[in-house]
Amino acid sequence: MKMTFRWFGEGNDTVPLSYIKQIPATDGIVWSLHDIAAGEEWPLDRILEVKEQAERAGLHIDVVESVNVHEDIKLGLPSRDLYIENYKKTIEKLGSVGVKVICYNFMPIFDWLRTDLHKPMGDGATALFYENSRIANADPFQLVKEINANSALTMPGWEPERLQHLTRLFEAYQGVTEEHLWENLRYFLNEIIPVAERSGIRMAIHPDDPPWSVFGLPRIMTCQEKFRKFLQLYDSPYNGITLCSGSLGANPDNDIVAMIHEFGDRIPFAHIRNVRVYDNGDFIETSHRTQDGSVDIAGIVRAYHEIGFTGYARPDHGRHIWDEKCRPGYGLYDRALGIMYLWGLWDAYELEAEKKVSGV
Ligand code: DNO
Repeated sequence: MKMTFRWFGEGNDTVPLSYIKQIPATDGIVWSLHDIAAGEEWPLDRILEVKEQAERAGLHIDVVESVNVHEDIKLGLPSRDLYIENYKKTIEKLGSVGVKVICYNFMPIFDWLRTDLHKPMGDGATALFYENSRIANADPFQLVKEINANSALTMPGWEPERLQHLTRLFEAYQGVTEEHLWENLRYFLNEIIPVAERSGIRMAIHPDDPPWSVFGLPRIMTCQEKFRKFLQLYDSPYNGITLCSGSLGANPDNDIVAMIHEFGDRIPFAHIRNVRVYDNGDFIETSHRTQDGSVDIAGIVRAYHEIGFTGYARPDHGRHIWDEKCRPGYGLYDRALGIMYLWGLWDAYELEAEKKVSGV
């Protein structure tokens, strides 16, 4: 397991690279060019700039999260070919500087969704929270405005520029079904995976978060069966999954340990975090510790250890603790604690396995 830490870029993140370097056994950043709109080709000089900053701090840039997919690709419009060409050129450039994994998603319009970015947890900490009834009755435009208004830093994927065409996008998705989305995803994969193969980059689709339809929009990356179908769409080690335990874990029916065992070598990138799911389906993001939430983090790390996971991992969202001012979910403290919990589990399984081998 190769541990990484998400970083939003110079001037765009509250955590300096030098602090990331001080987290034990954490060697790389997970990064993106967040100001480049979906569909545009990434400029090489901007890519090299991040590489230089990271390497100066002693960190690698092997994992990019995300190169966002233009809505016209998800919608299957004729204009998609231009955006796919740009996507391919970006893959090639990232390959040329040594990037190994690109995480992306195929969620219509929205990326991840929460209804409260600072839900008090009762002990002074706050965390990201999702309330079903608020989504069920909400006007999406109003909701996004309200949520962003309470935070100086928006959630990734919720940038105001990206959302200004919300009404037009909702109209465009009228009549688009899950089947259409699968077809458009297949078309996209057929185009980009050969380029990824040549560039030495493993593409890793992220689950839909939450893993169900929101605002009546179709969502397809939601459960084990759908991921199986996804991997069959294009059978190549370069067509893989970002297995996000927190996204999938919001639906208690998802057995993440079983997914790790089934999809093993098609998981180049793991997001590991916990959520507590309430009886009414609402959920809150807790510390990474198994006992604090509903997701079996210890079992998940054990499963990665059992399959001899050599891919990249990162802690995912953390709570906001010790009065830290940070991007929602992306502070230093709780994610660093998360890393130490994940390494604690991993090292314990490692010792256990060594003892078995030596018969002690
Ligand atoms: C949220 C993230 C997502 C993820 C994208 C991948 O914190 O996990 O925004 O980066 O869905 O494309």
